[in-house]
Amino acid sequence: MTQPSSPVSLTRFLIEEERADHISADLRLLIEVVARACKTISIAVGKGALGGVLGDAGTGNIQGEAQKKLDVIANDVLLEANAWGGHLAGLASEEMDHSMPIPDVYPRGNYLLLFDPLDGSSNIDVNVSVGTIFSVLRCPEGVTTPADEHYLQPGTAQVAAGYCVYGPQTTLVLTVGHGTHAFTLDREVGSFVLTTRGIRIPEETREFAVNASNQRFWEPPMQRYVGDMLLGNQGTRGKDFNMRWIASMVADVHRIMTRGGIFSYPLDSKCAPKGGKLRLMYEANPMSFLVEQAGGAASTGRQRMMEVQPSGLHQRVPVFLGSKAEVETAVRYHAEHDAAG
Ligand code: AHM
Ligand code: MG
Repeated sequence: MTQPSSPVSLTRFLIEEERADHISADLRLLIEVVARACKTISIAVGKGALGGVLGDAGTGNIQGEAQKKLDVIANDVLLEANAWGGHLAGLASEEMDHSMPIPDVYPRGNYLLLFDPLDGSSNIDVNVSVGTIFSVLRCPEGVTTPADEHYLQPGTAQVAAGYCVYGPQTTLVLTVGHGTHAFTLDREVGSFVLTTRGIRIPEETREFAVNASNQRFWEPPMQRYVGDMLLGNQGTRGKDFNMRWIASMVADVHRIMTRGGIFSYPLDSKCAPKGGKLRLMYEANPMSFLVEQAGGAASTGRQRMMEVQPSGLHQRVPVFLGSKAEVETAVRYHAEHDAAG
């Protein structure tokens, strides 16, 4: 008798990944805990003004950015959820100056968790999609109290990465190195349900995402690259392009996961002294892992993102990611410019 096909919950999916030897029991617990925290954040985001969660917190973070109330709430939710389970050695967040070892009162595990608790903060108060991004690394052998330096591992060392987008639907997108999969929150049941197994990003695209107001500050190869896209079928690209910019990386990347495209936050003369706008460890690297596992590509414009050797917890980098052939084209523009001297 054929069994009726039933929805696959995140819990079941993770148990099956563990049985397939793709993840350890501790990593399964870690992902479950992060997913539970994302549900709590999703509820807070959804309440908006009714929950008194909109507006500024009146504080700033290490990046010199004003924190929103929801930045602080989401950070606290993730810290509290992950402190006591015994699966982590330490955590690091966009909202905290330094990493934090798990307090001595709890057992310490073998993993390090990095996150941007609420990405796209400028969109919170205007009711546009925001998200959470996370990356999981192994704690180096023999380290019991991890410090910032122990997190400085390239993206290729990640054992899991994901994001949760809080939009019309709440969707968790996850990789443990065996494809990229999407889970939609069933709000009535309160659990994430597998809705796309094995996301594939189309190789080619006609859609790009960039904050075009920075155009005059861009480097020459970026000026040329976007200039050629804007010329459309009258220029060397030979096809017309469309543009989208949500200003929430999570939402822009989720669109690319769904229908392809290229997302770019390039180097510009305003952010050049800092190395870029977006952060390597908890924005660019986890997104790059997810995108590569979905058949896409991710680069700084000059180097594969996941091969960048990090030098700081809050290090910033230029970002190009999405449809493989289009990212390769952007990289080619940079290579041609650099080769010409
Ligand atoms: P945040 O983590 O402080 O929210 O900043 C990151 C965000 C990304 O989500 C988004 O792609 C970018 O900053 C938008 O920047 P801009 O406002 O310059 O367009
Ligand atoms: Mg962010």
